Amino acid sequence: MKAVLGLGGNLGNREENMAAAVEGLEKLPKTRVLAMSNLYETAAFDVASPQPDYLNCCVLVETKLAPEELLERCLALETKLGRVRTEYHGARTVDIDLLLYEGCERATERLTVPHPRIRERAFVMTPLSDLFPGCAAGVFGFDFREAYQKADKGGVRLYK
Ligand code: PH2
Ligand code: MG
Ligand code: MG
Repeated sequence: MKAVLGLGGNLGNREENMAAAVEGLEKLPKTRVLAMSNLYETAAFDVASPQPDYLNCCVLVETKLAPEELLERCLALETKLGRVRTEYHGARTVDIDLLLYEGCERATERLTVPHPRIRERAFVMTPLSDLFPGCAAGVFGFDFREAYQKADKGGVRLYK
């Protein structure tokens, strides 16, 4: 199945951390990376107190891991890359969110797919639109065109 992950981080060497996260995804069992968006430098959004700017990107993978298993692996990778969870939406080295998973729509305590806040977040929709230029994410049945058109993209700059 195909899945899309959203990566972000604003502590340490952000570029190295993003690269290490993609490398870690490539090494997951039964998983390969198909495509990666551009990197964007983005103002911290929806945080309680000031934070450094983030780097954000999206990664398309092909995987035989089930959604929950993929999520668990991503959380383990975050920890391996130095993420320490303190407050809600606190600064972090790397955050890896499961945004979309082919054929999967669910809301459980553990996992909500599609990710419930994609359409509120220009820092997600901008890299997502690199992977899906028409803002309709084909096999995922996820259309974010209207949300993306309306979104304030002021805090999102192409980094690389
Ligand atoms: N992640 C959050 C909260 N706010 N802001 C930006 N710019 N980028 C993020 O990845 C991000 C955020 C919660 O995970
Ligand atoms: Mg997360
Ligand atoms: Mg997140």
